Amino acid sequence: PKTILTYGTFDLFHVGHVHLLRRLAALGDRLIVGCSTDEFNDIKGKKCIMPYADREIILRACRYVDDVIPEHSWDQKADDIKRFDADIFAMGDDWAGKFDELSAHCEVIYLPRTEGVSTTGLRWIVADN
Ligand code: C2G
Repeated sequence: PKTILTYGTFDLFHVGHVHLLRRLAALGDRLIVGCSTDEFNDIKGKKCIMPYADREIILRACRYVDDVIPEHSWDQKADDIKRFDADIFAMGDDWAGKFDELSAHCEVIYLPRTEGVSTTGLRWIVADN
């Protein structure tokens, strides 16, 4: 099956995530999501509200997602592409250009982010109310 691979934290799952995953799923037959572990988020310097176990459950509940794997490090992508025989590696375009070296293994695509929504923005809104 034509396989798409993407990675992210997906904290406070929101419509920007859904819009990205929906577009990614439309590119092939199988969408696999690498979900950042809590430990990797520490390495990314990313504070997270929801623990990995919850973020994984929410991702698996998304109709566009076929499988979820843990993302432990920056360096597992090439191995994952081989492991799952991924045809496309894709991210939102805030990452544009950052993973171009993976084009040695598969097609690399960056899709436009959804404007007006972000986990950080949601955290500010919640904090104010
Ligand atoms: N995204 C989007 N639109 C938004 C917010 C996020 O399209 N309004 C996309 C991002 O571009 C990313 C994905 O949703 O492709 C997940 O976003 P994050 O959870 O913020 O992922 P990030 O922390 O950037 O982790 O190794 C890659 C990293 O794990 C990416």
